[in-house]
Amino acid sequence: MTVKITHTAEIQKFFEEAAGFGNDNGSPRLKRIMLRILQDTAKLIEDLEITQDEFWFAVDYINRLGARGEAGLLVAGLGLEHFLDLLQDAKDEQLGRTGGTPRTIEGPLYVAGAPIAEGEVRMDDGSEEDVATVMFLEGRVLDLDGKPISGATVDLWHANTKGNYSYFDKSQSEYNLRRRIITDAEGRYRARSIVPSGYGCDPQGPTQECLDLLGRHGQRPAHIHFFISAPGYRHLTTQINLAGDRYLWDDFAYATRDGLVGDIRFIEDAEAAAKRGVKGRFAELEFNFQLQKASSAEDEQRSRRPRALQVVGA
Ligand code: MBD
Ligand code: FE
Repeated sequence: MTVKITHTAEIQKFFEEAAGFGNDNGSPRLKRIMLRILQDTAKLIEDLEITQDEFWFAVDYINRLGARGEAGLLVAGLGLEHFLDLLQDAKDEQLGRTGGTPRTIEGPLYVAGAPIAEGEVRMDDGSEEDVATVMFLEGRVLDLDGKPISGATVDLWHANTKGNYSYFDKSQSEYNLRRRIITDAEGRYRARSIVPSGYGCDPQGPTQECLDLLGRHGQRPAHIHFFISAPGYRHLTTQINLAGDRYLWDDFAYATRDGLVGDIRFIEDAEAAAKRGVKGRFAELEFNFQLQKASSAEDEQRSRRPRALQVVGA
């Protein structure tokens, strides 16, 4: 027996009251959003005949998700963060704001305030020297005509050989594998780092618990995150996802896109290694970024998403 009451005037009035429409205080924007959440949730409960047990399981799940700080991980895994990119792409298309390096999701693991270097930097603290493959990453930041942008900020972060990120993984040193590089006169950035491994959700965490029930894995391919910014240009949030990774096109967070695959080359050549000042097998990865012009001051900034260590001016 299906009973439907959500559409009735009585219930609609009740949710309007709960969303604050009966008072003149608070935020009109939030009231509007909240009313919609209540109406749509009620309709969902009704249409799918959500049981009491299912409802209270979900409430407890939200508590556990928040307690573990995994809300940002779940929205990535459910494709909602990628959806925001697709929506912005569609808006840009309509406004003719096309061209340049594609955007892709930031993910939940950025930390503000990484050390700043001019042109060139080493990103790893050497702690994985015996297990990691050294990676030489370099490229240029260009405008849509291919002209170099000097003084651009390349803010990049990636995982270690275990797929873990510093700050969230307290066993790593502060800002390990996180740097900001200011491009040189040719728009070039250079980093010596280590080849990252792909990330996997905590098998014991609430996000993986949900993915298990969806019959899905929680793995990402090896990747490197970037915020690229420069005065007069539109902020770019993107990633390089590494070719050859088994999860390259099976990313649980749907971040891999055409134009964002990095052709990492592994080199076994003693002479080339010596020239680079390293021993044994190493990797090279070249990747250029192209930025659109900004059409407002706001355009130059990354989103105001709350992040770890929100540092003033960083
Ligand atoms: C990551 O490293 C990541 O990039 C995303 C999107 C989600 C979880 C971990
Ligand atoms: Fe990541």
